[in-house]
Amino acid sequence: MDFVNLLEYETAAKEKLSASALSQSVYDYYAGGAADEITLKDNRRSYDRIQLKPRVLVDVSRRSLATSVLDQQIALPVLIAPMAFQALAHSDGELATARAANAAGTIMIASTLATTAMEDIAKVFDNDLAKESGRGMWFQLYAYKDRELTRGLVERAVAAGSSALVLTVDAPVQGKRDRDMRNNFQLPAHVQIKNLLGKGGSATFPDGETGSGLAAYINNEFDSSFTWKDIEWLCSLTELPVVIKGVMCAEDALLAKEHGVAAVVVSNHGGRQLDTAPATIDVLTEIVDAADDKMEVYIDGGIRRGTDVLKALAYGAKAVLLGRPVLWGLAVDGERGVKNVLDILRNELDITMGLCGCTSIEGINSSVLASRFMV
Ligand code: FNR
Ligand code: LAC
Repeated sequence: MDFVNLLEYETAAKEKLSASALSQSVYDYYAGGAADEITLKDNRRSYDRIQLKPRVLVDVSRRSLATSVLDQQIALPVLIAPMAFQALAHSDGELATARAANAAGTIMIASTLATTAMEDIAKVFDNDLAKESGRGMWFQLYAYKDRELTRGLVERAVAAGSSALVLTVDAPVQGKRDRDMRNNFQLPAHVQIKNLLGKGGSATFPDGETGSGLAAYINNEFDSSFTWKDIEWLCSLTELPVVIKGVMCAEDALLAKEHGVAAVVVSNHGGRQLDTAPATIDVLTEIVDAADDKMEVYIDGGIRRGTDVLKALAYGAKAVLLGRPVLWGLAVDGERGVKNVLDILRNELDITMGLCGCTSIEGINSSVLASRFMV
């Protein structure tokens, strides 16, 4: 029998990846967070603490999970978070994830650090249904020190048909990840950062480093001097809506709004950057208030159950991004595993809506929260 929840996928993936020291280091890279992993754990704990309010005798015989992000129709309010190096989980890598996202009627955010070129991922969404819905791949950008390289990535994303640009802003330096340091985390020779291959950038980690090869890569390549002023430059490069991923306070949400950003993702990078940063759900309200309906607000970090999705929407998120469970599905069973992960979450959200008296995503608000949690 297939797994019945997302936690079982993690257990199975962990078992599978424990087969060798090399794959164990992949598991640690995927599962781990920064330093003591306090934020990583808090992302989950905070959802567990919030209580929902069951409602009875409401006609919930017809429920719809469909919604939109940036005017793109999606079948459920769950997008796939950008995650690097998916070929480490399965030989089909990002293509399997993209196919599963497309089959589920949602969007995959493809990482700059993907092990498949963005053009190949985008092709998966080149079909009538996705086009009619206006949805496609979104490209996640890391700003490189080499400005022309960064510009080139944006231009390629536009040409490939990306339907939004997601700039990740919470990694000017790499968080301290003890597991990766201990494991000397490296990419095997056949796994490369395909978006960078032959484009003048570095498609592999630097040679001869001990500790985390990824930390060395990021610290060599990413532009830690990038500021709000450069957001104006970025917006001038493209008509695509720009989304900023990694906003964790009202002050930065207000700046994002001033700079014409279309949406923000409330994210602490899955607890992988600044340890002891708050859980994302605990700062969502202040950011939704700051956005003041001028920007869409999404959230990620610790979403593992349909109840988590409903809680995030109740606090004002337009949609959520799903991270690690996608990698667990991919590691266990490729495209089928990712599709099943999305189907499980969809089914759990559907049940939760029925039990909270909700029939549409747009109808979800803080009244579904037990009274002491209402905002
Ligand atoms: C990430 N994340 C990430 N974010 C990003 O903007 N670009 C990237 O390349 C990556 N790479 C990446 C790799 C791995 C292995 C993980 C686990 C995460 C962060 C990701 O988009 C998201 O913010 C978190 O994973 C969400 O938290 P959960 O759902 O994993 O708890
Ligand atoms: C990570 C980087 C690649 O979290 O975003 O591993």
